[in-house]
Amino acid sequence: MRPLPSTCDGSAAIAARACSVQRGKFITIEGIEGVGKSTNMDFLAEIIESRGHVVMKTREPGGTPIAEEIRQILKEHGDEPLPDVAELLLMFAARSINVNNAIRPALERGTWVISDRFTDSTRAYQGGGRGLARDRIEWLAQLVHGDLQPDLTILLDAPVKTSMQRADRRGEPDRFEVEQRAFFNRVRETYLALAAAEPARFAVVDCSRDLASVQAALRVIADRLLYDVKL
Ligand code: ATM
Repeated sequence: MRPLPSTCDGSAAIAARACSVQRGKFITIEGIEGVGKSTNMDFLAEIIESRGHVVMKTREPGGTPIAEEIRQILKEHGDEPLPDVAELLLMFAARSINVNNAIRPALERGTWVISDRFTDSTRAYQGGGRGLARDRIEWLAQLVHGDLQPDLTILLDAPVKTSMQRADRRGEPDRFEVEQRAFFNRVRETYLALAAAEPARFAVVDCSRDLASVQAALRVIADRLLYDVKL
């Protein structure tokens, strides 16, 4: 049996049980549209579940009823313009709700959480894409989720041309999908720079290859994370 952490004095059985639960791992999936985030997220969740972990999948913006309402506002392509700063604040408002109401509680009960996007999306889209200041984004990130950082971030990467062709096949474009190629180039470049700056957290997967090759790479990445963890 794992020894109890020093904060557990063993005097209360319930407290001791709570203290012995190992925090779940927090994995985020990032990338521009059309790189196959949903399919690959499901694949990753299956691998992790097959090793005996409980997995909660979430997405951003969204993940809880209120945060999903904010998602609607952010994605709608209506007549009234949404200023870039409002977009940034709504992203973090939705994130605050998802972190407090869903992500942190799940991690604390030992569930692994896989999130389709997190703060690296804000760095890439609102920072790289819209040109908002990086230090303001980091200030908001600190305010909203402080010490909570992903244990692993998988960046699904493909050239913008390839991913836009795939995304094009999905019907009516939302407020982000109407952006021009130059916007998505900046987003992709920001993602790649983030990954280069934090190689221990990021794993970059080349998604311009066939699905079998992408999933073989994901299996290796998942195994690396899983073998660090004692069940
Ligand atoms: P998807 O769930 O389809 O990826 O859409 C969410 C959109 O929100 C996505 N758009 N595109 N293309 C990226 C955008 N987004 C941000 O701009 N900033 C963020 O912080 C997050 C989480 C998402």
